[in-house]
Amino acid sequence: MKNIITSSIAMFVILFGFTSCNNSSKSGSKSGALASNIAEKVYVAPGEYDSHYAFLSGGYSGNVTVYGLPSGRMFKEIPVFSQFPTSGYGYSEETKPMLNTSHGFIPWGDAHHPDISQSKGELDGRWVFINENNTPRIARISLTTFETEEIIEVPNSAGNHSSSFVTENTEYVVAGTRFSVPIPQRDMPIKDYKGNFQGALSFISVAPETGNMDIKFQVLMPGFNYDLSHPGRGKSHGWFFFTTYNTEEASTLLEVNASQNDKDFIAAINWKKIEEYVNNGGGKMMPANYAHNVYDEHTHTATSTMKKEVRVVNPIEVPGAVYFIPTPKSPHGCDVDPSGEYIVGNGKLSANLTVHSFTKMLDAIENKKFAGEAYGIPILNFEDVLAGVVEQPGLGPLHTEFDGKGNAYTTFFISSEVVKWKLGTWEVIDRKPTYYSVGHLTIPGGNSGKPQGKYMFAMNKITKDRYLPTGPEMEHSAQLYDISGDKMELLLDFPTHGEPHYAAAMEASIIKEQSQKIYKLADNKHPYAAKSDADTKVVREGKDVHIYLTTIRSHFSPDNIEGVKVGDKVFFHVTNLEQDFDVPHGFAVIGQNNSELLVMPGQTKTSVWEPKQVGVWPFYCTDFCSALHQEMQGYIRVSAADSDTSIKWSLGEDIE
Ligand code: RUQ
Ligand code: CUA
Repeated sequence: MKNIITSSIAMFVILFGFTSCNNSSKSGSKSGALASNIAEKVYVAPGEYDSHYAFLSGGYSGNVTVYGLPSGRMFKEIPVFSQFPTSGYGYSEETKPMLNTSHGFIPWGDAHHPDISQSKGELDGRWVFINENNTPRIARISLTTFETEEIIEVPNSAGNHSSSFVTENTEYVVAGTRFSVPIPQRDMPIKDYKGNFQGALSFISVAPETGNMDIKFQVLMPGFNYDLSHPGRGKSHGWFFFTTYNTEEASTLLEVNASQNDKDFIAAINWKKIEEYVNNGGGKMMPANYAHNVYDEHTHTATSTMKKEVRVVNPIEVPGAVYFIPTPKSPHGCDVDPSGEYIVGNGKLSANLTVHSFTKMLDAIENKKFAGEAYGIPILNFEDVLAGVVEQPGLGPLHTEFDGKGNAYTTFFISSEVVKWKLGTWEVIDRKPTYYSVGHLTIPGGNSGKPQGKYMFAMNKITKDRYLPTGPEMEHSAQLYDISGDKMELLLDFPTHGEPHYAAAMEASIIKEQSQKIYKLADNKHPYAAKSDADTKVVREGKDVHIYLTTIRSHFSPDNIEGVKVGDKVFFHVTNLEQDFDVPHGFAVIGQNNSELLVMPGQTKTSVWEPKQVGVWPFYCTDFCSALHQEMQGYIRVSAADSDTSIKWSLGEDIE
């Protein structure tokens, strides 16, 4: 046993230990990249627009960043799972409920795989979904406001990694657990993992008009690790595919113990069949506790509701719904080509890349050609389902995308390259180095039936010497390639933020046209909104003081406030009266221990301030909004707790 462990560790050192020095020479990396015809391909002249949007996950930043292609310019960071003082997200009273969970308020997240909503297998540009890996959640971001509108926690899940991918009409956004756990959670010895832990695969329905999410059912699978997933499409619409690893069901030293089996599985789930079963009353409701947080664009306020049960399905009670396809070896990415025929298992530890055939899978199922079963779930024969093998394409395959022209592009972490190969003939057509240690890659529309295959960008895990050094920590680097020709052409390096795990990208037109410019003040239903200067006031309710404050270039109303006392809780409800595009005002007050607010035109946001010291304290606008921005300030007088200063406020005159 000792020997197996030692030799396995040695193998890992060989496979993974060299990654950081691989390709670390820059020689050749710039050859061609500086040619002027290449520069023109990424040059977006001042005042012109990029042709594509890209939404990159931020990994441990918890957020999503928006980039333009081909320029690689970052346009916005959208706060999702992490507090964001730049806008006040997660700090303002209105947005704090977005970060509520069954574990309480969680100020951060690990955001992995964004996916754009689809209609009939094409990107429709309505929403981006993204998973939170650590405290399992799925978020929905509106692509009209570019704001997070909804977050649903996923119970029974742990390490929500094989997520969040949508079916071809956005019927479901799907979330699979990476770690198997006791379901329901309970106190038990870790060594009893095998046979007792389970993995929940969650199918979250998406309401067609509003996008609202609801967990329709969870399939409780054997206790493997479910790493990544993708929907079937076209002919395989109605199925979902998940890679598994640790089919050994080890609970310790997984780098060795979860690498014993020559093949793990891709789990093929016929969700249409399970949906039908559930619609006929199948499955059972199980007690649960999970947060559902929804932001209302009219009240500008989020609410958090705790949900108390979830429907779970035992897969062996739905015959014909779940199968295992043997796949070498500890596969990571699970990618389905635009036709829906080919399912690529990116076996991290395999010398070859395995591609399964959906048609052959159905055939094997129909003829009941099974190699055995695992926990009652039929295992198909590897050979029966095999479409083809890309022989020795590189080392450490992670993810594959498609260009819609019959080609696939796979990232190889260890050999630091993207390899282009042909579906059907399995021949390698081209390979290009990446700098360095590539994880994910994205082709706009690459996870849909209609890829928009002009660009591909690789997201690299290691940056090293690609940019001017910034101390020990460097931002990760992405690389943009032109894939319109036979050979990939490296166009551009650009830095990213956090650790991008996957990105969703699409042509700009739909999103650009629908992008919202302001919030209509007339539609503002915030209970503490002041929609004109006449509505402004200061109201004391016991120790709570509510200040109905407005902003317009270039003053606050009111700007002199008295009667607040030490020990009060002061609610600054700030309404921005502006109705012009891109005229936010900010709000900051001394000693504010949450964050400033950035309030968009027509919006109301609230910051709570608990003054600790007697004095006359200034507040001001944080966003340079006009030539008189520096004049946009006010004073709030804080009296002793036992004083009898009464509440008064004014603008443009002295408080008497
Ligand atoms: S996954 S490197 Cu990053 Cu979430 Cu494949
Ligand atoms: Cu308002 Cu600066």
